[in-house]
Amino acid sequence: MTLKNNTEALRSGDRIALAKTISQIEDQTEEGRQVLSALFPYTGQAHMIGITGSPGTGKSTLTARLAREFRNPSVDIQPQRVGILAVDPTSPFSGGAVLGDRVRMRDLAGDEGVYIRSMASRGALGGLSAATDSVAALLDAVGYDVILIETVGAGQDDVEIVRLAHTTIVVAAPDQGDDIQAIKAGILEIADILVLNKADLPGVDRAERALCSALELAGTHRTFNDGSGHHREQAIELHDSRPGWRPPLIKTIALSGEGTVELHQSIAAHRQYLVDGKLWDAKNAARLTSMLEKQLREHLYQNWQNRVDQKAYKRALKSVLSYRVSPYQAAIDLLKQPE
Ligand SMILES: Nc1nc2c(ncn2[C@@H]2O[C@H](COP(=O)(O)OP(=O)(O)OP(=O)(O)O)[C@@H](O)[C@H]2O)c(=O)[nH]1
Ligand SMILES: [Mg+2]
Repeated sequence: MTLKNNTEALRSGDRIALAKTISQIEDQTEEGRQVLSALFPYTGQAHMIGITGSPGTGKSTLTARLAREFRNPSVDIQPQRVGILAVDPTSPFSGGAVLGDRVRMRDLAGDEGVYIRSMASRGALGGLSAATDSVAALLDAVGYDVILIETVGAGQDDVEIVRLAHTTIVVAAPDQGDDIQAIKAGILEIADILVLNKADLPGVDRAERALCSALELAGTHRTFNDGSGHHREQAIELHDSRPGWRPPLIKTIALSGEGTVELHQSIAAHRQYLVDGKLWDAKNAARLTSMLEKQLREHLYQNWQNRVDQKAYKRALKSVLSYRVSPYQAAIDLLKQPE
């Protein structure tokens, strides 16, 4: 298929073409890049929503509920087309979690207005892979209005989801035990909306009190001093750029759907808040800037790798390993090598 035919098929909702292109993006093929480039002008429309939290808090169940709410809104608004990306933190080969998620989402499967895809998170540091950005952009370009991105909250991912999403939802549950402490300690700073799911379980009142007091604190103390490094600071910066928004705490029972309407309304309110305060465009600009920088870094390194003399590289490495030349100097020398 020519590039033009392919992009036309994608824009007209061809799901087979979509699945194929997503695989090409994941495999970083040239075709994938070309399609993304051709469709780039159509991006920047979708509401990207990150759903993060500890394992087992009910993110997938909640995501499926939310998708249904966007498809059949209880309030009088147009149904929206929903893309779901479940970022699986486990190795692409284990597959267990992915399968579980698929089963939970199966009753959405017959709906043409919903597209579900599981992705491996392959970032070198365990973060979201660059492919997550790209696949989200593709879904945006082919007309999904809302993109729900589920990730397991685990350090690096949290920061990256804040960068990718317009709205970040952090999901906690009363049966998390010590994890409520973890949420209080850091992840709270990234939440635009905090969800306490499994509100049917014992201990919900205690968990609610703990989260409420943590939210109060987060509202007054934006400084972050637990020494967890500069990634945290990035997240805080983003957090700090949202004056006038107080993250609400919403109790849900994803199993029965209780609280989903409130959550949906809260997401709409956050979107309005972003648009009114010009933060929507600012978020998009920040994401695109970081994408461009990532690409530049990747290409520069790739170019250098392609042309470096392997013998010279080995020599340089050897002199570093024997403490004769510093890595700082060796890098400069290698970059100076004639082409
Ligand atoms: N009691 C109760 N159980 C729930 C609720 N929501 C989800 N669960 C159950 O909690 C378990 C985990 O739900 P998932 O939706 O897979 O949670 P998850 O956060 O996506 O899990 P991972 O993706 O593996 O991190 C499942 O057995 C769900 O049926 C709820 O509101 N109440
Ligand atoms: Mg899940």
